[in-house]
Amino acid sequence: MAGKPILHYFDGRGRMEPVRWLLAAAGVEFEEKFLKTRDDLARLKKDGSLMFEQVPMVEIDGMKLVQTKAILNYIASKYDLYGKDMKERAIIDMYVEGVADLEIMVLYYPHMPPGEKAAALTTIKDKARNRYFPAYEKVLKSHGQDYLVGNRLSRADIALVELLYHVEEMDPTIMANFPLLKALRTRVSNLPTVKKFLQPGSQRKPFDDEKCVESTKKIFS
Ligand SMILES: N[C@@H](CCC(=O)N[C@@H](CS)C(=O)NCC(=O)O)C(=O)O
Repeated sequence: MAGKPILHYFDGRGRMEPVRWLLAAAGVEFEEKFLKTRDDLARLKKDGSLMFEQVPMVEIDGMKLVQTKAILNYIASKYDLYGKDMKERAIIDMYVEGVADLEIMVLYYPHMPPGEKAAALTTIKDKARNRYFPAYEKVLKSHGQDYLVGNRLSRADIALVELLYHVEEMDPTIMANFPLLKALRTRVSNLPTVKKFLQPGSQRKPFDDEKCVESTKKIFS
């Protein structure tokens, strides 16, 4: 039997957090090796583990996968969270990419220079409230089903619910006018695997705080 996937990244959300969410929702246990210093990153580069000299890197099924999207695509395919046919997969990709466009701004926000944060926060809230959340609310309203695609849990639901939690941390009122998104979040949060991941002490990472931001500087700059 293959061992647990091993995630190589720093001890914070960053680009790895969607991978943690997807594995956890799929009920897959994983290990993490946290980079702490530039030397840790240099070691991985030197031994050829990082194709583009970047993390996230995930050891899974005998591969050393880099590129976040490739990692997520593999996990979603393997654990049947990627639709039933090509058309569903295309729709899932479209929804996931929409989430990713906002999520990358959210995940990068704590790492921004202080002088740029206020404007970034305004943009994030505006895009959430007026572009992305209404789009997904409309999808759920259009078909009246429990999940975004095919009335079945997919990676799109998991990615969206992760985003909802993250944006709400930045603005607790942001979900006020999106009842169907709230219902989706409740439904997904109550799945036993996700419920477990949402408990304190899980491998879910908190908002990247000052300490985390400082530690990333020691690794990447
Ligand atoms: N397209 C890549 C980008 C990866 C990336 O930018 N990783 C950063 C850390 S979040 C990194 O390793 N930076 C070091 C470098 O580029 O030298 C992905 O999505 O995985």
